[in-house]
Amino acid sequence: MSEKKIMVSGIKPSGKITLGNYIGALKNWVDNQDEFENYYFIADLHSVTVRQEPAKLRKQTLDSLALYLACGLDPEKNIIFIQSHVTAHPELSWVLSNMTYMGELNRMTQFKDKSKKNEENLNAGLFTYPVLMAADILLYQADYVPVGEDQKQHLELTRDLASRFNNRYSDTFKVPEPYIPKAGARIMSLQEPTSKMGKSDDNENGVIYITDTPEEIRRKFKRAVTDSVGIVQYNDEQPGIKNLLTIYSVLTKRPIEDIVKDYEGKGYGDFKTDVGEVVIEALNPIREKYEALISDKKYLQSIYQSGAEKAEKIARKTLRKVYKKSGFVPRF
Ligand code: ATP
Ligand code: LTN
Repeated sequence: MSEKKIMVSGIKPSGKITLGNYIGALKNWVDNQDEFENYYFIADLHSVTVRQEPAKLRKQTLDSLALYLACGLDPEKNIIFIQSHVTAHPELSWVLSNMTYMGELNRMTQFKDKSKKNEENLNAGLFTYPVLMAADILLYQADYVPVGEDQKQHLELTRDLASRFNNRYSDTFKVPEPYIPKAGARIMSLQEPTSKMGKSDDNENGVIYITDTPEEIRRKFKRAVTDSVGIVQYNDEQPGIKNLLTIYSVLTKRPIEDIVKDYEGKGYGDFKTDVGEVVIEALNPIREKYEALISDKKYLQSIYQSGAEKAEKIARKTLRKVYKKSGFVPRF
């Protein structure tokens, strides 16, 4: 048995992967891949809470897989799979949904935000989404869940559900902890620096996608919304500049104070251009690897097939216990 602590996380293929996803989640998966036993999946079942075009969803799912690999996730060190290939996820979700209170789900800020944006499609999946997320995590007995700040509330629910099940029946699930980066846990839109950079945002100029070309990145940073203060400094009154400093610092591993010093007496123009260049330098090699990988469908298939096979074994083991404790008669 492996002594390593277990990490589990996923990203929805509901659009192209963003710089926010990279800094808040993916980069930390890659940075920690040697230290933990890792399960990383593409959360396609979560994507359909918002209406998707089937052909686009299929493409975005493979794109996400190629991007996981291009960012440096090593299939030898991580179990990488597509969520819908492991049917234990929705099965456990059903059991857990019978232990989740409507009030708990009603409090979820992501549900409140998303329902405002999807008034014409307020479906039950959008409401129960955090229960499926809990199942994703608990099936693998995760110790840590590397996510951005916006997922903290879902993690709290996951912990509550794990303890509730353990108390009602007997010890079954490990109670997981969020693993949220100290810096960059909430990258903001370049156009609206008071709201999160999200892959489903309407204003694409505020969102950097990992596959953006250098020209696109340059253009978006040039247009990034700042303020009228005119001094590069890190504070809440200047959310645009604060966000750019965070991006610069996380990608170069330089402390914010040092960067601020470099721009003393200089205007925003130079600073915005330089942040753009830092981002290009970080993302360019990833885009190049992605382009090579995405044309190799056979290779991608071999990764997700073997990933699903390995994930399934672990997930089934947990689900079997849950069904047994719930009182379902085992088939074998
Ligand atoms: P959508 O806009 O469709 O909701 P999203 O990009 O916000 O998409 P996910 O695919 O669910 O959401 O996010 C995957 C991971 O990326 C999660 O761990 C989430 O916390 C993290 N993440 C998403 N956006 C940001 C951001 N702006 N800053 C930091 N982390 C983020
Ligand atoms: N809910 C997450 C995506 C997600 C996830 C997970 C993250 C689905 N299942 C399990 C970590 C662990 C989101 O909206 N960002």
